[in-house]
Amino acid sequence: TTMCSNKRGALIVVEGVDRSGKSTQCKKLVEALEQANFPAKLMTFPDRTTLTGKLIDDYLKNKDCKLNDQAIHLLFSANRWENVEKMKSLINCGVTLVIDRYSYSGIAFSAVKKVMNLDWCKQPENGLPKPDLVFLLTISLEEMLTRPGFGNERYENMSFQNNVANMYNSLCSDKDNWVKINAAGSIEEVHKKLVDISLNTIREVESLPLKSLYF
Ligand code: Z5A
Ligand code: MG
Repeated sequence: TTMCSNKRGALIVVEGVDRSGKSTQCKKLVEALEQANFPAKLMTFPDRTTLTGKLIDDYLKNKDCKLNDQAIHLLFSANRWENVEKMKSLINCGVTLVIDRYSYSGIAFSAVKKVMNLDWCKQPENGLPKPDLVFLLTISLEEMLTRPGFGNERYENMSFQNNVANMYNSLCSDKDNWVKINAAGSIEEVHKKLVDISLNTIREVESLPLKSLYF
C-alpha cells in the first residue's frame, strides 16, 4: 500500500518558445523543491515514450510525415490525456508536478498555422487538470539566436517561433495564474524566481481541490 499525503501537490507548467530554457529550468526546479522537502516530479510534453508519443516524435523529426494539421493537433492532446490518471494520482498523493510544456503549447503551435481557428484548437484541452501556476519564459528572438540547440525539427524557424511568442502573449493576458519571467537573465537568476514563486503556490493550493482546465 502506498502512503498518501493529505496535502496535494501543485501543478506547475513551464511554457515558452524554443530555447527559452524550459527544460533547464524544469529540471532545476524539481531538484530545488525536493531539497526543500517538497516531493516533486518532472513531466514533459510531448511524452515521446508512449504510443501517441512515438507518432509525434516521428512527425517532429520527419518532415515528410503525412499527418495533417488536425490529426497532429489531436495527437498532441491525446498524449496529455493518456497521462491524466498518472498526473492526478501523483498530485493527490502530495507530489508537485513540474511540466515542461502543456496545453498552451498545443494551442499556440497549432493556432499559428491558421488552418484551424483558435477555438477549435482549445476544445480538446478542456477537462485536463488545470495548472495552478504557469510560467511563461520570455526571450527576444535575438537572445534566442545566441543559444545553442536550434535543431532540424519541424517548427524550428524564426518566423514560426515569433508567431508562437505572440500567441503565448495573447493566451497569457488576464490570466491570474500566469507569471511572465524574463528568461534572458542567467540560469541561476531565472531559477531563483521560479523557486520562490513555486513555493508560494505549493503552500497556497495544498488544501484546495485540483481544478479542470476550461477554455
Ligand atoms: N509542441 C506542439 O506543437 N504541440 C504540443 O502540444 C506540444 C509541443 C506539447 C517539441 O517540443 C515541439 O513540439 C516544439 C513544440 C511542439 N516545437 N518547437 N519549437 P520540445 O519541448 O521537445 O522542444 P523545444 O521547445 O524545441 O525545446 P528546447 O529546444 O528543448 O528548448 P528549452 O527546453 O526551452 O531550452 P533548454 O533546452 O533548457 O535550453 C536551450 C539552450 O540554452 C541550452 O544549451 C541551455 O544550456 C541554454 N540556456 C538555457 N537557459 C539559459 C540562460 N538563462 N542563459 C543562457 N543560456 C541558457
Ligand atoms: Mg526543452
